[in-house]
Amino acid sequence: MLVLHHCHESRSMRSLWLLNELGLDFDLRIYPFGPELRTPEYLAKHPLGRVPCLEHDGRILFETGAITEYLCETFVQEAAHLFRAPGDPERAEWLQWLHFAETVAVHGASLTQQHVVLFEDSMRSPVIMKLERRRLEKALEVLDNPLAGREYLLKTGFSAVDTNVGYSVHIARFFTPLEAFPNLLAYYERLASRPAFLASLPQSPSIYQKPFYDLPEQQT
Ligand SMILES: N[C@@H](CCC(=O)N[C@@H](CS)C(=O)NCC(=O)O)C(=O)O
Repeated sequence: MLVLHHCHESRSMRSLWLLNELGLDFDLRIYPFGPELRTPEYLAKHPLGRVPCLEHDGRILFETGAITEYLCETFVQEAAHLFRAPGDPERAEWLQWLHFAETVAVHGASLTQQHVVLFEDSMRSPVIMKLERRRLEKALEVLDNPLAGREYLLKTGFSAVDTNVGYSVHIARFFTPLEAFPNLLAYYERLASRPAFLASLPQSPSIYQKPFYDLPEQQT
């Protein structure tokens, strides 16, 4: 039995998208951000009260990168096209992009905190907003280059790393226009048309209530 603990458009969207790509049966438990993630029952599953958290046959696992590897290694048949196992010529690249997804996501998370979670202007720091947007853009440049002439990050096609990186790009586009990165924009549009991606989007409004969060006026 598989159970995924999830908040809409959070990093657990990666695991949800991957489970949808795998075509597995699973139970989805959806939480709003807030106290429901801090109950003793949930903290016993994830010690920081964060998502994602995956339960499988009595085992509890957190961290999206680990969940991605675990699902690919456990559901070998379903993941045949999504995994690059040790020994595969694309193994090193697969691992690199899987974990680079977090390098991108930390800037998206920081910008989410500044623009969305800290709702009073007095709580926000224009300096951090500007710095984090620049750092996000530098990380997106790193993705744009290898995507020239490629549909997905790996030459042989779509893999589980695209669900991890794709989520980070999905969040990045709330804070920087992807038009500056033409290969990345085409990649995101390709990913966003996949049925498994669409099935991992919220049915109800998420924490992102605007399509774009620009820098405060005086900082642009
Ligand atoms: N590196 C972790 C990050 C997990 C994480 O920080 N999740 C955030 C959502 S994106 C969360 O659960 N935040 C809720 C909270 O801190 O209350 C992963 O990739 O799984």
